[in-house]
Formats: sequence, C-alpha cells, structure tokens
Amino acid sequence: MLYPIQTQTRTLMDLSGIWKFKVDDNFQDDPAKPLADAYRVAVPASYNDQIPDTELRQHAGFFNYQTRFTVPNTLADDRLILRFGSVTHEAWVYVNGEEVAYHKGGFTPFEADITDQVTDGENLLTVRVSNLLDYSTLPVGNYSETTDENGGIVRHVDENFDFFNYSGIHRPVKLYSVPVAHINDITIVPVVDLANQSADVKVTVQATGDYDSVRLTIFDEEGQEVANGEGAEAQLALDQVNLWQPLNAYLYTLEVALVKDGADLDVYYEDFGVRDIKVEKGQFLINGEPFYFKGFGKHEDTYVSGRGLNQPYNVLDVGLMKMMSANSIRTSHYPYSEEMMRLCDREGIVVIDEVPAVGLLDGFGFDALNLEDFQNDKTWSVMKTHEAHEQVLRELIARDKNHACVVMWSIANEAANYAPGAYEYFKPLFDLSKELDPQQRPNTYIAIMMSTPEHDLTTDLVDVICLNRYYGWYIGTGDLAKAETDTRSELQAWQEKYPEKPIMYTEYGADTVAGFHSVYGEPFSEEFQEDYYIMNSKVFDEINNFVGEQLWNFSDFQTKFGIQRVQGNKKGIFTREREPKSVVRYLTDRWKNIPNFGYKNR
Ligand code: GCB
Repeated sequence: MLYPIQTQTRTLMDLSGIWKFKVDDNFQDDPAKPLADAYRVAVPASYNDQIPDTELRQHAGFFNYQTRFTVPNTLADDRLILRFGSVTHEAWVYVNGEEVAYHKGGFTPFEADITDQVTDGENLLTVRVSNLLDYSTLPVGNYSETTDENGGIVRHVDENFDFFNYSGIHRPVKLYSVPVAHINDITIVPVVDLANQSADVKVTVQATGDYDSVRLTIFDEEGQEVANGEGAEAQLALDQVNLWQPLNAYLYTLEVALVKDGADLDVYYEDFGVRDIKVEKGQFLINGEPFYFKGFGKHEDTYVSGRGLNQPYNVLDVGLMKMMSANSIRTSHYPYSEEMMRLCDREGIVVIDEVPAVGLLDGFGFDALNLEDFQNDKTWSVMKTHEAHEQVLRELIARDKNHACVVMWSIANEAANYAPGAYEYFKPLFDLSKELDPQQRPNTYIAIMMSTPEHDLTTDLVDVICLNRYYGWYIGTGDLAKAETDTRSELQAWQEKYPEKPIMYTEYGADTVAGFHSVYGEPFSEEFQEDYYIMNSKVFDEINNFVGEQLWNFSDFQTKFGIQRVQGNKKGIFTREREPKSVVRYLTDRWKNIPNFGYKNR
C-alpha cells in the first residue's frame, strides 16, 4: 500500500486539526448530522489524555469523531481518496452520512474512494470508533459486560497485555487526489550481487485505467538518474551500488510514471534501499556480514499524545539511540506509524517489524510467569484470533514490504508457544508470511520466559530465536548471582539444541524509579538497573550464536493499573520525558565498543 504523497499529478490534503469528539455507546448520534454537546480533541492523537475526566479516559465502548472539509474544485476531474494512517481499534467512516469505509485493526492504514460522496462546499466527515478488544481481536482483551442502574450495558476491557489501551484516531487523516488512470501499488525487490557491487532491482507496478506504458527511473541521492526501464514488471540494473547499511543509510528514489500519448498521467516516487539479508550458520547477515543488534523494544507512547503520532518524539528517540550507538528497534507490540518507518529507513535504524499479536495467553498476569501446567493450558482452544492474525500480517507486509529498515517480521509477542496447539496455530502464519513477503525476510516470534528449550513447541518455525527474559526481576527478584547462572545455562541450552539458529534478547529489564538510589543496589534503584545490565552483558558475550541485545524498554510508558505498576511501567532506560537514568552511560560505553558487524569472534 502506497504512502500518500503529493506529486505533480497528486494533491495531498491533511485533515489533522481539532475535531469534535463524543461517547456514543448506544448509537444515538446520526453520522449525517453535526454532533451536539461534543468535546474538542486534537487529531491525530489518542483521545484519552486530552480530556481531564477519569471515567472518559478509561472508557470502553464507542465514540464519534467529526470534522468538515472542502475539496478545491480544481480537482473535479480526479478521484478523491480518504486515508487513515490508523484508527484504534475499529472504525466506521461516513461522508455526508454515507458509510464509505470500515476497518478493524488499530495499527494499519486504510482508505476509501469518496469521489462519489463528496459535494461542492462543505462535507461532513464522521468516524465512529470502537476501542473494544476480546479473544477474537489483536491485541487480545478480556471483554465483559455489566448493567448500570438503568439497565444499560456497561462494557469493560481488561487488557491482556502490559500497555495502556490508548485509542482514537492515532495517525494522520489525509485526503488525496489521483488521476483517473493511476498507480495503485509498487513492489521493489533489490537483488544484490555483493561481489560485483551491483544490484538488480525488480519492480512491479499495479495500476488502474487507460494508459500506454509505465516509465521507471531510478535516481541516486544527488538526484542523478542511475537506471531506467519500462513496463509494469521490470528489472533495472544498478552498478557501483551504494548499499543501505545500519546507521549509514543510502536511499535511491524510484520514479514511476503512467504514460499516455507521451504525457505523464500519474507519477509517484518511492524511496528504497538496497541491502541483502540472510540468516546462516547461527549468524544474522546484513550485506554478507554478521550483524549485532544493539537497541530497544519501544512503545509509541508520549505524554498527552498517548499512542498518537508524535514526530518530534520520534526524531528525538532516534537521536538518542544514535547517541548511544544503538542500531535497532523492535516495533513492540504493533506496527508503528509509517512516518516512523520512513524515518528508520532514512536514519539507518534496523527494524524488527511486529504485528499486534500480543496477549495470546489465556489468563495473562505477572504470576503467569510461574505457571508450569503447560499440558492443560487452554490458550489455543479459547483464542479466536486466526482471522485477525492473518489480516494483520497481510496488512503489515502490504504496507512495509519495500522498507529497507525492515529486516525481520515478528509474528507474535509472548504467545503460549509451549501450550498444546501452538504449532498448529503458528505454522500457517509463518507459511503466509513467506508467501506474502516479496523480499523473503526472516521470520520470528518473541518467546516468553516459559518458552524454554525444553518446553517451546514452535522453535522450528523461526529463523532467529528471540527471547524475552527477566531473570533477577520477575524470577528471583534481586538475586543477580542466581540470575547470571540461569541466564547462562538457558542460553547454552538454546545454542546446543539449535546450533544453526542465531539467538538474541528482545526484552530484558528491571523497573527503575528515576532518582531512586541505594547503596545496597536494591531492586527499583538506578544502581540495580545498572548491575542488572552489567550481569546480562557479561553472559551475552560468552555465547557465540548470540547476535543481539534489545532491552526493555527504551523509555517508561503508560500501562493499566495494577500493584506491579506505579503510573506505568518503569523499565525505561529513559524516563517518559526522555531523561536518562544512570544506566544510559554504561550502555553507551558498551555499545560504542561493539561494532555493528563481526562482534562475535568465531
Ligand atoms: C513482557 C512483555 C512486555 C511487558 C514486559 C514487562 O514480557 O512483552 O509487554 O511490558 O514484559 O515489563 O513486564
């Protein structure tokens, strides 16, 4: 799916701004009429932290958003497409009262051709949103209903995951025009010949309407033409290729033009990087060299904006990562904004791209880590997420397939991979990912603590073993000597059992209250956080097939309430305001001394 841009043939309008907003649990508002008694909220952003009302902030149910827009009459001959970067979690869209789009899934874009609904003068845009989650949705929520004193339904969602259920119109709403004959989609697959420093760039264009030919031109970063070709399916050769490298990005631009009678009907520009990804003999190779992941699990989570797009924070976060010599992130636990993915392409941040498959554990809780009764775990008989899971994977790959920064797909975070039925659930999803990804990237899932070498049932499916581990935190809290022994013996066991598969940590961390110090290095203190990371680093360096460390979490973030959470999760190495905790210095020193390539001596 193409990102909306303005070109010589396309006009792009941004509908961001202050919209009306109102709870409408009983479907009383008419989408064709102006909303009465509404709040005003900024779009894009989560609604939750914009209105100081406790009940509203926590509300589970249905909401209406509304704005007005006018279309310039210079666009009368074009098609008009209304596009949402994301609406969390379910949306019904009405233009002048007529439903034009429906989309379920809170983290991927959708659009609708609204040419026939738009009128001269002002148009009324109403978006009905639901933030409900249950055992059929991703993420997974525990849904229940009660009745109020008037017999009305009160809905409840208890998150089956550890982040606040922010909701609303989270990403930009754009209206763009395309000519009647237009480009719908572009797929780019660079095949690199590392020895000859060249690449064949395979391009596939999908287009609609009446045109004679498709013209393809590749420009380098100086704007010089470096290759050209013709046709909806073509292969363009690049010599002396500039590779896209971690923290050293190089982006080419592909210009696609639909041509009729010698004139350009539609033109679109897609930036892309040329790089090669392979997993081989326990190594993760980028451009033929063994890469070492240094970085973070993150969240899209900032003050006031909640989970809404916050570009200054994205820019700052990438800057802080670079300051620390970090080179990678995982989009835990859902696809991040297209704007962030474009930024990562540009800045050379390597991305493990995750679908919102989180909460696939029957009865999630912090005590779940102590469960041992794997045989009787009912997760795979009670979850009804098959359809949603296929959909999120399709939509993520359709959106992100051309991104150089994406080096691996993460098909789930912390599912019950040890429970009966796990293999049957996941095998078709791994097959689907292979079928859908034109670049054939590696696939993984992120394994929870109970998924040990002896209990995990699905490791055969993954290209890289990705582990979330909390020895010394959830297990043996505060005992770092024991944590060290446990970490070492588990990592050694993985390596022995799967010598061909690289292993990495995708989460490890300890809640740390900024400014809390202890001469005894007690849990929650900045000293403990540092000791914890020093201990883990020591063990990582002993394991040959260990190819990366992505800690939990980049910054403190908001969660649901619970006795384990004090205004959210405090495992950030930065606070929610992005102030560093002391461990940032230790990790910066460590990562400055770890090269991106060839860290492990073999
Ligand atoms: C995990 C989850 C993550 C939590 C984290 C924690 O394993 O993947 O979503 O926030 O643990 O801090 O408990």
